[in-house]
Amino acid sequence: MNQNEALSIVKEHLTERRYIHTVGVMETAIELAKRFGVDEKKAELAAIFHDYAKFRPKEEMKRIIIKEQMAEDLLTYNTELWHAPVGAYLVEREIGIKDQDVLNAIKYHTSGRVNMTMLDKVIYVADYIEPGRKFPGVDDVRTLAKEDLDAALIQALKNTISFLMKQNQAIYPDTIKTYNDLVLGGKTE
Ligand code: DGI
Ligand code: FE
Ligand code: FE
Repeated sequence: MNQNEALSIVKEHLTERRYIHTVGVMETAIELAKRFGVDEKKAELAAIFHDYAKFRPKEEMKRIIIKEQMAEDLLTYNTELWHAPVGAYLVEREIGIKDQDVLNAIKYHTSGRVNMTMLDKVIYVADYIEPGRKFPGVDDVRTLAKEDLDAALIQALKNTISFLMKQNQAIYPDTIKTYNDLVLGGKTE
């Protein structure tokens, strides 16, 4: 599957706005992959499909999480978390992507995970800093991403955690674990 084929598949599943975001994530992920020595093709593929399940009905996502025995605590926390693991599951089944590295980068692109791979980090950061993003503090993360992928990732996680806390929202435990793991230099498990 080449880039255009992949993009035309994913376009059918997204709104125009989300498709533009996806192209931004793809371009940013390729750039980060080059900069940090990550497989560019894997970064491209994971980026193109990272939000594949974003617009699936919540009930369908919930059903898949239960049936496939995905992390149970997902259902307790923000429904925004669901499209990442469900997306990984669906792109394997519906698109036939088998590459576990790519599937994991999709699966963990919202929550993060302990021991993130370089590919996971590239996708997480690209999703956060793509040119269409306007979060407060995004420019700091863009600057950090020019030199230090971990520093960019930590800053993106901090911003997301603070944002959720300001809104009195719960924080998914894996997001906190990811943050701790990075701050402690991978010594949490
Ligand atoms: O799908 P996108 O909008 O491109 O971005 P995303 O997959 O990073 O996730 C969407 C949102 O999910 C993110 O901006 C904040 C929200 N969210 C809700 N609860 C949590 C959470 N994000 C993390 N990392 N952890 C949470 O507990
Ligand atoms: Fe997403
Ligand atoms: Fe996204």
